[in-house]
Amino acid sequence: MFRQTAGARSGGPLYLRLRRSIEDAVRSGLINPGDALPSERDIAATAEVSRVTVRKAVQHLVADGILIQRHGSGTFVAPTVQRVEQSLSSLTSFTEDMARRGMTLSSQWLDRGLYDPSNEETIILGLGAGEKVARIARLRIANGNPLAIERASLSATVLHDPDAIAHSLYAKLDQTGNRPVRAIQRIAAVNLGRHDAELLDVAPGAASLRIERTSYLASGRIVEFTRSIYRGDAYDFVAELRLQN
Ligand code: 16G
Repeated sequence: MFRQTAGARSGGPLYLRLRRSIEDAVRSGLINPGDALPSERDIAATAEVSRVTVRKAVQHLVADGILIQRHGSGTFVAPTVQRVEQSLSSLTSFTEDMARRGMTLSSQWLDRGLYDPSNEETIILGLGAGEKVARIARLRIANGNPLAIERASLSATVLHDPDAIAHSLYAKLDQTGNRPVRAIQRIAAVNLGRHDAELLDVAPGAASLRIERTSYLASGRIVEFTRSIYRGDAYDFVAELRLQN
């Protein structure tokens, strides 16, 4: 499969030529997104290069996000995801956003429970002495693709029982009359660390957006502080701007 093509054969270091051959195989559909790459030994044999050369070519392709490595299971062609256009003008939940697009939603729980708050949580949520914090952390998945990691903190007086959330945090807050009516969002570009990259099924160091949402009740009380990591290759955030008089 990775026998050097005429173009790829045309020069440069061996690992770069092999890299081009692998890229050609992905582009021409010889191997598809999500497919496992043949073993290092097999590629070395077919391409007639050393395993060191294969390793170097693969490392470059992983760094560029064309291949991904999963601990214990090997190297795969990076899956492609359908980009999602997300409005920045309305206060919606992940569940509502995905349902509106007809996408199938699921979540993988990473953590949920009541904890002693960190200093940051005490300050942001304005917690009183001895007040606990409810933390919920989830990998949000749409149409089978992991899109975002959300780590939310709420006062335990607002969310007493994080285990009672079925699917949607906002649906739960709605039921108890604590649905936020306003939020401030801060968006920053970050490169993914190894752990988050693995959860989102992308290469470590891949581009992503960190979004911090602080949500308010009508009374002005802060109800939620959520730090989310969105895949950079899956999201377009869109806002409508108007001329100010
Ligand atoms: C959105 C919010 C997040 C909120 C979640 C609730 C952003 C950046 N974040 O993902 O703050 O906690 O929705 O979703 O938009 P849920 O009701 O589906 O649990």
